[in-house]
Amino acid sequence: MPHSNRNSGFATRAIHHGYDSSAEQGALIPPLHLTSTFTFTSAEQGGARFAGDEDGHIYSRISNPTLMILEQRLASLEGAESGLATASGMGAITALLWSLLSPGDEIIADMTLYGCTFEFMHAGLKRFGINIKHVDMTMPDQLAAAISERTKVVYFETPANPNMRLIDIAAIAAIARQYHATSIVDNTYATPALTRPIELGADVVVHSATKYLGGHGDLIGGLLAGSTELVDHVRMHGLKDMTGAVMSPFTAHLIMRGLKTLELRMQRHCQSAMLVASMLENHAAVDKVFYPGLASFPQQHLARAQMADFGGMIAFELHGGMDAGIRFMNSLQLIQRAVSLGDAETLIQHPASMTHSTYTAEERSAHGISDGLIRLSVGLETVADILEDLNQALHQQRNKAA
Ligand code: 3LM
Repeated sequence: MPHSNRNSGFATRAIHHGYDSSAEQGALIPPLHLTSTFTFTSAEQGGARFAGDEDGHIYSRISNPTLMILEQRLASLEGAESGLATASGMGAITALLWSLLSPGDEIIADMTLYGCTFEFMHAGLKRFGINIKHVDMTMPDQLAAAISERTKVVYFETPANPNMRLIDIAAIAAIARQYHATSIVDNTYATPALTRPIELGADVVVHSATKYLGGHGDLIGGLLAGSTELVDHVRMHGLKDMTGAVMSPFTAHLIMRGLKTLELRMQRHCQSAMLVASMLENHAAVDKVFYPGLASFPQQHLARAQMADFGGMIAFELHGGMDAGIRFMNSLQLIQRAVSLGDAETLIQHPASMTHSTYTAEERSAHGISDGLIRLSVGLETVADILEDLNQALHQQRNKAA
């Protein structure tokens, strides 16, 4: 029998859930089903599968046994009925939203979104007659005032990329539910190891699995989880016919390898990020630090209520703004200048000119993404080395500024 004990712990399910080695000649690790298509024993069987009268695989753009294990595993970790794997995080977001929205519908999103999600809504969905509204979801009353029967989707990230704003998932999901709008949480930053939005009332969770779930910077992938009815609809409509953004079985294998250490890695990411955030906050060259674990974080109360720990992502600004930030980034030696996040390597990037350059300067300022903001994804290196590299670069940048 596939392992599916819902009472097992998080790490146990991350390692075992959904796989039965006895069905695979005892192979400890699920085999890679590198096949595009699946044979039918008869023409009638093929017809029955297409008609939905018989279970079984047809074609790997629709389903694949290797992907199925990953999909069930993610669903288990998120506390959802079903999961769906896609070629990228954007593949998950686009397949989901194309499936849920029609011309004339409205989507209400938080102020701060990952740059390409923002661009998809404004340059993509808008062109097809879908109305996009932004409200500041850190204040649920703003959503309550803006939502109406036309609202089909309520969409947010928590913590938000890049400025770390937190959204009260239970409060926002409750308002969306009153209007029969689907609430979607991008859980990429927190991962199910720290926050489980569906258990708090959200309808769907989306992930860039490229980040912490894969965890090793060697793949691009996406996942989503929700009710079986919704996931089946996204699979058969958004993914199969609209985006075709299906995950490769090899990528699914790598993500399952990553998931086994998700809980362990998140513990280390959180521990190190807390030390790094505290160091930054106490450094004379640093103006502001945004990290949910700091006592100075404006939403500390929500962070403690909603997150098991505070994550590996930090945003901060130096005195001297963007110019100082760029000089500082260029002085780093161990820490790598790169977009993406959630890898073993500590990564640093400048949202205004990189991940969030899809916003215009005016949009960035209206949406709370300042030009001086720097984003740090704290990796798994020895934390003393991360701190030393940051300190030497801060020191140099202070000297240059003086
Ligand atoms: C980044 N982010 O550096 P993919 N949702 C969130 C994300 O952060 C991302 C996606 C979805 C970054 C990628 S920028 C060119 C590099 C919260 C990705 C999209 O399609 O797997 O990249 O996920 O912030």
